[in-house]
Amino acid sequence: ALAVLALIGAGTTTAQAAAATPALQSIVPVPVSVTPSAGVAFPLVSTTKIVTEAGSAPARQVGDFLAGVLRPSTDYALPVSDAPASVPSDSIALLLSGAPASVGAQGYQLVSTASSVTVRATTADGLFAGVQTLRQLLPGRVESASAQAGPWTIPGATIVDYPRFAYRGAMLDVARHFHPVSTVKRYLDQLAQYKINNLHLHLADDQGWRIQIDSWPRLATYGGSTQVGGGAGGYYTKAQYTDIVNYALSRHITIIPEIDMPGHVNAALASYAELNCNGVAPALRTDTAVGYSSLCISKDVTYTFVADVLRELAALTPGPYLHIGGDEASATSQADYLKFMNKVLPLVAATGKSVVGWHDIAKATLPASATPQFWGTTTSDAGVSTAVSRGSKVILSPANKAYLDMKYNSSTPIGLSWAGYIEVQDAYGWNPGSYLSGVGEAAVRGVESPLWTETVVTPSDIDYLAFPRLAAHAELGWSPWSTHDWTTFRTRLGAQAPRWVAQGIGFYRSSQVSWD
Ligand code: TNX
Repeated sequence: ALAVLALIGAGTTTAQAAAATPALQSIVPVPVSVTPSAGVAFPLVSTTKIVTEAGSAPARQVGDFLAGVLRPSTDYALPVSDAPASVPSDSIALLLSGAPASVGAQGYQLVSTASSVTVRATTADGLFAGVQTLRQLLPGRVESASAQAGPWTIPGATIVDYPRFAYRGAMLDVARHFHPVSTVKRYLDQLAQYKINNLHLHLADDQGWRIQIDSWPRLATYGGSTQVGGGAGGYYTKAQYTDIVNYALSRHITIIPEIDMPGHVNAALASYAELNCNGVAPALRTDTAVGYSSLCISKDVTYTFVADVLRELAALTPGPYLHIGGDEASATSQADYLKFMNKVLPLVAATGKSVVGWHDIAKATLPASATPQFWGTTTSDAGVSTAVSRGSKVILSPANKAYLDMKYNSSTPIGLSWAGYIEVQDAYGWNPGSYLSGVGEAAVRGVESPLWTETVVTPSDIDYLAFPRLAAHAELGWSPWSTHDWTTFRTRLGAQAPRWVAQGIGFYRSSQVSWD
């Protein structure tokens, strides 16, 4: 009962908690507060309609998204139209008025009764988050792409919910192995349902350059022509990248493009001889070594190149961030690294975007708008705490907790283990708000789960490493720390299994969880 109380949140009685249906107790990430209405349920039936805030195109898009999820499995028409002045019976309403102030810019209130389900928020982001919760109140088979048997019943409740951290992120390395647009869209769909609102794309590394740059065309056409293991590689044309950006926007996800520099640049050096200090282009590389390549810090053309790339990338990217990498620059001297960052930080500012970089960038003096992304395996970093004291916020991706490319255990068939094995309980068992010394709750922008792809080739590989750990990280980023509880989490996580099966996600069936 204590565990259930923790899940249900403050202000809920034990009797109400006991009456809660399993669906209300199975939401991931767990909401701030769930108050069941005992004995009440909303039947989703063939005549149910979706109504959205009158005159709001963003609200209508969320309604269309919800209909798109529910139609294939229910086989109902679920028409979407403008909401009249009062919520009609037999409807799901998505409204931009009347939400409690506590939900803020990203949260929502969901009230389900016998006659309607009403989601209220102050923004379409909030409505979209509420819709993700609504999906989880229905049986997992609702996620199927083909018609399934009902009944489709949503338990009666009042849910008030909003995120702990504004930023919930995932990273996909499309450089080590190239992942086509369809794979990225599939991942975006998976991220959205756990309220992850940023996808960081690692677009360039030693083994490949994956984005068309018109002023330096060989980066993509030559630098993108292979990958780890020597396969064909690939790159996104500008139109394809824009397609990804727009698909992400429709899932309320911001794309953060990364060009890693001054290290991890062999694909660029191989594409243009003039970028090398000795004027000689190295061969393309398809091995997984790190720390051997560097841009030529002393050449002016290096900064022309960087400015051109950042300008073209910024023009394609509506989100506020450009990620400049900065990690593992072992082939760049410390003095050169600082010189490089002092020149490049203003180049990012000139594009109008804010800098994100792996936390190595905090060796330089950062503007308060810069975000170091911590990827270490310790719990303190002098550069990061200095950056925080100067006003920066931090993204937390500790490699021994948040790296999705680490194996679960010694028999995991793919993945790496340099930061250790990460079982589900390890992935869940840390507090982002007090993890790094000198980096308190208020200095944390959020949590991000990186998936490096040295060993990750197919969508099934992504599924297997991301699920279920991604859901654990999503809860760390969204739910208040007061709800943190491994025992209730593992039960809620186990309840996700039918959803993942219906969606065709081949997840790791950790023995730490009893899967529904
Ligand atoms: C370290 S973490 C890297 C990547 C590798 C990853 C593999 C970081 C910022 N750099 O280049 O892909 O380990 O886990």
